Amino acid sequence: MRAGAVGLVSLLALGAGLGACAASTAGPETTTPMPVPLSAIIPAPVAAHPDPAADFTLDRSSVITVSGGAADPTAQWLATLLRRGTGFPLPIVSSARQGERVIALVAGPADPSIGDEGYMLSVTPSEVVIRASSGAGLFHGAETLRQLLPARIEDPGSPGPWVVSGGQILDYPRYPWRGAMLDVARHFFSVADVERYIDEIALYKINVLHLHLSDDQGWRIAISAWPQLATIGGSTEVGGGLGGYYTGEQYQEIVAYAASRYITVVPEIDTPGHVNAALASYPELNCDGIAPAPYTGTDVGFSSLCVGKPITTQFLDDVIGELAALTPGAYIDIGGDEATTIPAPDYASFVEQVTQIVVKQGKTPVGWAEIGAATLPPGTVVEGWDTGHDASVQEAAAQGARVVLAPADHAYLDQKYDPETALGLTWAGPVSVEASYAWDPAQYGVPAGQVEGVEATLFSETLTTMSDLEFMAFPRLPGIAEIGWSPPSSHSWDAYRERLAAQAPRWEALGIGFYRSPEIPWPAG
Ligand code: NGO
Repeated sequence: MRAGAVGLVSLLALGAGLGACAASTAGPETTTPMPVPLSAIIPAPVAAHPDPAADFTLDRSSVITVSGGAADPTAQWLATLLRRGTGFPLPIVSSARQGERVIALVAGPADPSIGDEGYMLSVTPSEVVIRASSGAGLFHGAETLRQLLPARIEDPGSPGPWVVSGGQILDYPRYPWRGAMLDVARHFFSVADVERYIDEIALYKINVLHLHLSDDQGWRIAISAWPQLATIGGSTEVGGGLGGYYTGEQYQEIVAYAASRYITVVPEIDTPGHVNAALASYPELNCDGIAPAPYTGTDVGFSSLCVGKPITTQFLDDVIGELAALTPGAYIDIGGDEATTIPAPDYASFVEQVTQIVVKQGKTPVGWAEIGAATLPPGTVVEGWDTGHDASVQEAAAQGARVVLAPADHAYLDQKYDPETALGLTWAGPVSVEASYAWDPAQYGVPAGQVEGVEATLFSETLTTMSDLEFMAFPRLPGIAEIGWSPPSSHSWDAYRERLAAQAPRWEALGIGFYRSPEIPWPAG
């Protein structure tokens, strides 16, 4: 789906009056907080038409109605969230009784401009209606409703009132791929951590979780035909910690959890470089038949599979075959970055071989920009990560590849915010909050029809805990999500930083330890 302009764009009032979210409306003694303006959400909606006379108040007798089977999962998810926050029963019913205030989730025909991920939200005193043609659209609409409710909705049993601003939103994404990449190889993160991250990225309508499952320092997914990949390759991590790996069942649990938030998992097995953990697990994968020691440092670009050795093909067939069988999503990522130890012709023939294995398994290949040097199967998705106009991206685009942009000087969340940041790398940074927001995927020399989307990339050389991940992702990730979703016409740093500041109470309620960057006018708290 490609976003087209709609007349409602002119109704946007982005950023208006956000600083005055709490105002006295009921005389000198009592202060009633004003509801969150429709245009205050992140990502900015395509069009918001406020109607101050039409605010809705959720109360103890409110109900949630569903219409169309695709609405059920989101109704369950929303009911759980709202019941926890309000303490109200909020039953899910097929129709409301006279006088009941309603949140209605309607799956069915909607304005064609919203495509398969968009939604329409209408707020009147008697009902909030979220309408979409798909489950994904309804879920995004429900995440919007969540942001329109006070942040204390995230705290169990909070006091009301629960007022939602009146009016209409019509909303759909600019790009179909709005990704977050998580490196579980340099440091291992538990299933619970990954699921928490899934919930955090879903808040901002991210729809792809790219899991970097293998690297020099760790192999993180059990493969039945090659068990030592997990037991040896997964046994350590950067700094020499214990590492870890996901069983097939655990990986499937992550995939299912992501799917329940309409997020597709794209698993990456990095090849032909970044493979020391695999080489350490099986001597026969090495050209000289000798396994190297496990690696716990942070250098890149020193390892390679033995291109052309028959067992390398067997290995790729088995690993990609099993991963494809465990993965319902359309994509398998074969990495392809920084393979600096093998000659260019070997690299190209390897990429051609491994992408064909992916195709044979019925999946679409994904890889880092460097794979543009090889002949790629139709439909391949290439991820640009260099800081400027990357020749490999241009080569890939010239072949017709679809391109996801993650320019490291903007979209690499593993870079320090500023030279003083305790965590993070420096090679492409620092990446300030403003830098993470100050870019446009249309400006990277890729034909407009081939830009598939954006990705916020979180490599974990310096990140060992969930708090570390959150500190680096927040507040930068929402900006990249907005670049992937919102129309370029809504792009404004001055308005965005106000909207971003207004997210802080929600992160606090959710226990997200974000970086209080001095660039953002955070509310006093
Ligand atoms: C590069 C490199 C990774 C590093 C990362 C650190 C890509 C695609 N390959 O990005 O191995 O972890 O930088 O920022």
